[in-house]
Amino acid sequence: MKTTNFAFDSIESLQRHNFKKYDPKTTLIQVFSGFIKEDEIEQIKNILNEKGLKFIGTTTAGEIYEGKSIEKSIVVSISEFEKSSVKYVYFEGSEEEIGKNLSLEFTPNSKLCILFINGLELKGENVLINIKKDNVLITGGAAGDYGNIERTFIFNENKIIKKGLIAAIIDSNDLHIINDYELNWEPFGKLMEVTKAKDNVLYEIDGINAKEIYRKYLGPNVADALPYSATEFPLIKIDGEDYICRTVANVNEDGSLGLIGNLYDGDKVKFAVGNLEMIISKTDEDIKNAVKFDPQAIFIYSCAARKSFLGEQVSFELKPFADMAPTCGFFTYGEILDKKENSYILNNTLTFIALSEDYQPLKTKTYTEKKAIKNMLKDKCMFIIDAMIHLSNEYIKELETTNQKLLQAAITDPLTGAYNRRYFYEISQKFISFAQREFLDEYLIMLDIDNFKKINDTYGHDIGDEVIKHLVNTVKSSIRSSDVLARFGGEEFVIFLNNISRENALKIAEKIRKNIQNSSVEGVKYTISLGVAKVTGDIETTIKHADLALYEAKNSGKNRVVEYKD
Ligand code: GH3
Ligand code: MG
Ligand code: MG
Repeated sequence: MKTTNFAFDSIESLQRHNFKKYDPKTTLIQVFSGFIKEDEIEQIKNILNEKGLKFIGTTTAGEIYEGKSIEKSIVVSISEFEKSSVKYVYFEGSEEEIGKNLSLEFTPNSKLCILFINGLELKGENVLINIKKDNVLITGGAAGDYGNIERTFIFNENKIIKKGLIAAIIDSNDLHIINDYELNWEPFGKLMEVTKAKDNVLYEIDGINAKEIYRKYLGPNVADALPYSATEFPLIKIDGEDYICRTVANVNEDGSLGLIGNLYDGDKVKFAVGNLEMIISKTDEDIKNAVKFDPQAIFIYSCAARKSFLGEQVSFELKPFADMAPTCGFFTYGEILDKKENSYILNNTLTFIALSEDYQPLKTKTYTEKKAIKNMLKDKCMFIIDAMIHLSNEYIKELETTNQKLLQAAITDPLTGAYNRRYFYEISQKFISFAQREFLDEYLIMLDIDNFKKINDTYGHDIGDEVIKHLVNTVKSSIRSSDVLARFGGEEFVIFLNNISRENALKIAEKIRKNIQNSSVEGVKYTISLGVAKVTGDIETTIKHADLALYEAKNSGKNRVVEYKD
């Protein structure tokens, strides 16, 4: 494939340019327009139509041309394929309709779909959720209007679309694609949970009103400067390895926040902070690691908020791409992250695809001028911010470790490390409810060391303690990880056996008894007695049953397993 990019600084210069003839079936043409008024788009569309070009077009919040961020221009990117075919489509209507309609256009050979959308008129993520895509990689973004947030347009040679999507679908067996994204805003502070959200409106985090949670943790200056301050301090949804950034488009009267993209109840989020140093140097490094073959073209769909945050430095992160291949793209109002099942709308992120129809391992590793980046980093503010983030993250880490330890201490017995009685009651109630819903059988074993007073009297209390610890270790190695062992009293223990048959419960009890009988600790041999009872709906009754069985085991000679019978 061969990609040629053109940039025109006026509609007249576009008019004057003579394009050669292209076969629309094998040519991908993207038009990124910094002229955003409807009548300007009308002219551009007509000019390109007269010149015989078939394309997908979008208005922007800035254009990307050969690794530079440029403004108020028209970028025309033309990729001629040798081993791939191109289909152009557009749809208007509801999120669900247009998502489904696009899916119907994919063939088993479809590899790539570049998609532009009117994000101000449609909930972009709801469109993406309705796309069934199998093996098609979705990329692209939402049209922009230079930060006016009034009207965006997507268009082709025949039509301006005000509410819908436009796409180019590329079918191929030979197209190699790298798709990746760079965020590098840094999450900090504690992990929080979304407790109330509906589509792209965020109402509550950790049970606190969305605007108020900004006030609580980041202070009144940041909260009162929303939505603008969300560029510096967006929310990041932590989804496994993926960081999905959410910026704020508007603040509602009730303090809820309108987002670009969705959040859902239960999502885990952190505040993040933009740090120029991190963003630019990390992006630079990541790009070099991500691009594994010599690309023949690179398309970048980067965020308008990223551009406004990075300012002139935005070109630092675009240049490494242009060193590798013809590079163009635009600044969007939401860029697309492709995931296996669905795609999502990102914010603040740079997404890119690198394409080649002819796989060649990467030879040309080029390096941006690190020096220039370094100078920028001398900025005092950056220095301070970096330290503050570090401090806050370390502090949170320490708190989390302490909390974890406290929690552990609250539920375990210090001598043996087994769970304590309180935790046993808490967890068994949960197990019982679960088992009732799923119709599973559960059993309880209650066990007690035989003649333990004598062990204490003969060998001393310390050896007595060793025996108790030995008992716990032996039981632990005889039960499954889903079973719960708890110290009920002095040398009396309970074992809650989940999802188990009567036969297996009795087998486990007998196995524990034998294992104890056959071992010794510091030369001391001991035995245990066990009572086994089926778990009824209520834990107190079950304990009574197991205790009766244990009592019978003691009375009938000890060192044995007795099952409770009605
Ligand atoms: P039985 O076979 O009937 O159970 O007789 P036993 O001697 O084991 O009687 P019992 O269960 O009533 O004895 C419990 C003893 O366990 C009494 C108490 O001093 C001792 N004990 C309780 N907790 C600990 C502990 O943490 N360490 C030690 N070494 N002994 C403990
Ligand atoms: Mg005892
Ligand atoms: Mg006892």
